[in-house]
Amino acid sequence: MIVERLDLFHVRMPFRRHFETSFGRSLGHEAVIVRVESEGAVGWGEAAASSGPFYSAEDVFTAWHIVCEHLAPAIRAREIQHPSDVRPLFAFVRGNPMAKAGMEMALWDLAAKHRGVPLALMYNDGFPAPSELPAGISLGVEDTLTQLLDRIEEALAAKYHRIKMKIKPGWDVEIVRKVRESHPEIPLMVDANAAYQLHDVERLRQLDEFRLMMIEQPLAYDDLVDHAELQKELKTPICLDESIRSAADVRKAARIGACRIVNLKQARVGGPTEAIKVHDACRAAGMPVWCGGLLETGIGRLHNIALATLPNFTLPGDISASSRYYERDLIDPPVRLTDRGTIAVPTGPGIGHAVDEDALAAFSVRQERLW
Ligand code: OSB
Ligand code: MG
Repeated sequence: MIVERLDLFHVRMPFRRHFETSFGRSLGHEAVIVRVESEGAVGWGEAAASSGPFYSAEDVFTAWHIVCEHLAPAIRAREIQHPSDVRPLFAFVRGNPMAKAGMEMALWDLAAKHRGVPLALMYNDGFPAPSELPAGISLGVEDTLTQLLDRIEEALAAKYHRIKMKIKPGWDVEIVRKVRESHPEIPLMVDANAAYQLHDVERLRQLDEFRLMMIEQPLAYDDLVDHAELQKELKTPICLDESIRSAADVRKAARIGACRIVNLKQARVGGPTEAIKVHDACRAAGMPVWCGGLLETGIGRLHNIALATLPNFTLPGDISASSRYYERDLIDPPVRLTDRGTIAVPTGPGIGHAVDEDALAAFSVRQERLW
């Protein structure tokens, strides 16, 4: 296929309710939506960068720039046999995984639509994918314990399979203790988004008594060595998010024991091709993975759902319903939670849901046709 037309949309999507992590409170999500067209089919991708470089060094403006100036020209007028072929074409650009992921996702969607198959089938190389996935929910830091307990009640009523709560210094051991007292048996984990340092080991060790499934990314975003030191001191498994940017990172993390579990986000590792490699590297290292999220619109969300059908995704992911964050999503129908707390894997071609182009226009603050 040759991409005959390429459009970008900078979307600004308001949340139903604020979402707070150790790096701050956000009121909405910003992303670059990529639309590619070829031979009568349209593919969609999402560069899930946010308004600023908080979770990673990219933001929605750098992603826009990198796509326009570097990635799009690298595929213009080029025959692409398989979407994974573009990963090497993008290799001359260092870093910038979210920009790369947005482009690559759109091409995977397009290729799946050309073949008339769901994305999940392409990711699984033709092997049957599960028909539904257990959903987990990520709950932000709140102003009060009562608010967090209310959010947990809502999530449990909706049948989410596990609760992840954000922690940071000042919102950690005491809060987790109270949550555990209220809910002794729920599958529970915490995510620190790199808010601690190795010298906080005593505090982090106190979390061991709460039977957490894991502690996600306690230490610096660019560190593996201190995580390995910390893991030796903790009973609770460490799960890495920010620190795992590639399959090579998985190999290094496994070698030194920096984590026992990996949160896999295709946006963070540069798109589906590298994500599949990360998945395979984790399996080879005996580490389970689960599908993380970056507050994606329905477009990125559907890509994540398709990826999460791979066999080493053995733990519930942050693959919540559209309504977890959005009143109105960019896809029609939205992603819904079943009454079993699962999410159905789409069976239609590509991402499997239509993009609501009225909603896309309504949430776009900038739009450009590159060719
Ligand atoms: O660390 O997993 C994270 C959201 C934004 C940035 C980083 C993270 C998160 C989440 C929510 O935890 C994931 C989601 O529900 O999409
Ligand atoms: Mg995380």
